Amino acid sequence: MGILDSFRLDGQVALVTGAGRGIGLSFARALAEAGAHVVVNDLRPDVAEAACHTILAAGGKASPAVFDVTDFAALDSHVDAIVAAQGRLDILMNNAGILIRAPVEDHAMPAFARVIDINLNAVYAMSRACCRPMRAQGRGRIINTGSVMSISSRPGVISYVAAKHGVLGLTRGLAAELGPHNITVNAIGPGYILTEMNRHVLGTPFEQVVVDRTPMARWAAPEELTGTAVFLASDAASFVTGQLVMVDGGMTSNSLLVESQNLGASS
Ligand code: NAP
Ligand code: GCO
Repeated sequence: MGILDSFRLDGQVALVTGAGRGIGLSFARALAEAGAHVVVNDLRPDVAEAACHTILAAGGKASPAVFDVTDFAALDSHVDAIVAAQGRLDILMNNAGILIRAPVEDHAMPAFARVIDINLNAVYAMSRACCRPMRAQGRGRIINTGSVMSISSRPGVISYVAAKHGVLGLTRGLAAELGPHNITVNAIGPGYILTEMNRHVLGTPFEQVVVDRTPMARWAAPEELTGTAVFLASDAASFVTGQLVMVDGGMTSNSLLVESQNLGASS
């Protein structure tokens, strides 16, 4: 197989959670363009259907799977239904996530637990459900959506920071356990991407803080994550596992960027 062919996903089935919009929709469109049949999970039927329509209109293959990733007791049966309908399951992208901004004193347990349930517990539950068919097939790919908050922090997003650090732990732990079954487990660590999750930050001082802290000096579009997703899903990444691949414009690769940017390279 040539190197470019090894990036193709023809004949494979990928399940992307929270794929109705934002980063998940971009992942779904890219995996479909690479040849996979994409199962589009989302909470709302109309949103999942619209995402599938977009993929089909572009010549790809897609079908909806509407369920809540925190409906833990039902996940095995949802995955079984996907395998029954599509014949296999090769790729799981754990993408569904929420963010609640609140200082610790205002962030009570129900809200904290909800963020942990969707952003962390569901990543484990979905991985556990999907690695059954992957083990039986002798191959699989699990790709989690981390964050700069998987390895750093800021005030006001404590549950999100805890969950995304946990996603890195799950990525490494699952990679250790599933490697012998030829299942790789990796995470993508996006920087600041313009989606509904943070669109309201636009126009506030925080918008510029992100720019100042990012060597590429800008926010990114969801599509800028998709090359990494296709790579990690493909045979090109056959020996890559347990990794958090940062796609953050360099944000986590530097310190004191804001403080030193006016001093020049000789300071
Ligand atoms: P988004 O636009 O808010 O999309 C999130 C998607 O997840 C929505 O389609 C949502 O469905 C779905 N979802 C939420 N809860 C769900 C559940 N319980 N079951 C199934 N689907 C559920 O956010 P995004 O920015 O694309 O974020 C996607 C992922 O990237 C998240 O894990 C996020 O933490 C991560 N991330 C985002 C950024 C960023 O800067 N945007 C950076 C790093 C990491 P509904 O539409 O029905 O609500
Ligand atoms: C925030 C942002 C982040 C991003 C992303 C960064 O308020 O700090 O919304 O948490 O969503 O996860 O990688």
